[in-house]
Amino acid sequence: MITLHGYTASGNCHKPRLLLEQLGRAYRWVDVDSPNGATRTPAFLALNPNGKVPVLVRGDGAVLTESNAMLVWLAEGSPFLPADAWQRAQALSWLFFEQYSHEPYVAVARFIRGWTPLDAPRRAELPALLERGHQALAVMERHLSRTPWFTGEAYGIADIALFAYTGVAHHGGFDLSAYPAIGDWLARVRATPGFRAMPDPAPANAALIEASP
Ligand SMILES: N[C@@H](CCC(=O)N[C@@H](CS)C(=O)NCC(=O)O)C(=O)O
Repeated sequence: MITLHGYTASGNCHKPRLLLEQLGRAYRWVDVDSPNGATRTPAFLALNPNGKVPVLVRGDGAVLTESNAMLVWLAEGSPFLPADAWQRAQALSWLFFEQYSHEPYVAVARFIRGWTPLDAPRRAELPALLERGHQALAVMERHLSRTPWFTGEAYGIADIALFAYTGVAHHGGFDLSAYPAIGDWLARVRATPGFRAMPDPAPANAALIEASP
């Protein structure tokens, strides 16, 4: 049995959870209140010295960190990971894009708006994060205007990785109305078998998002 340690409203944590749901695999979920320091305790740091969720623990106790590495491992041998070496590399290319060119802007803007006070100095970062996030969204829009899924004809782990924070990009202040291909793709992802939506942020975080300029 796999155990997933995660924060429910985190896109990174929802990625492996969504794939486990869609694979129909049993797993145990352990809630970790990462915004309130639960990833920095000695017990948690013994699990992941990098102090971040998600953390996947295999039945034999072996530990895997990094959400996109979990997607690759969990999807092995399933239709969610292309069998062809070139197509697999394309999937990895989108996973690296997500972590380097998308998540640091789209997810971090969401975090700042929903998880920091309205007068937090970090809010000064938002204009630059929005600019860089829109650059990533434009790359996705261009790709999705030519192909239904990130790795071609089939839904897979690249779609799951990029869906996680694009699906809640409005929390970060991103208006997706200028990206019709992304809008259609988000609807296709939500209609895939076994899809499970990420839980909403807690009321206090939702209120901060709502109140953010
Ligand atoms: N690259 C990592 C990022 C993980 C990450 O940023 N986790 C955040 C929650 S979304 C976290 O645990 N933050 C708490 C902390 O840094 O103390 C992944 O994809 O798994």
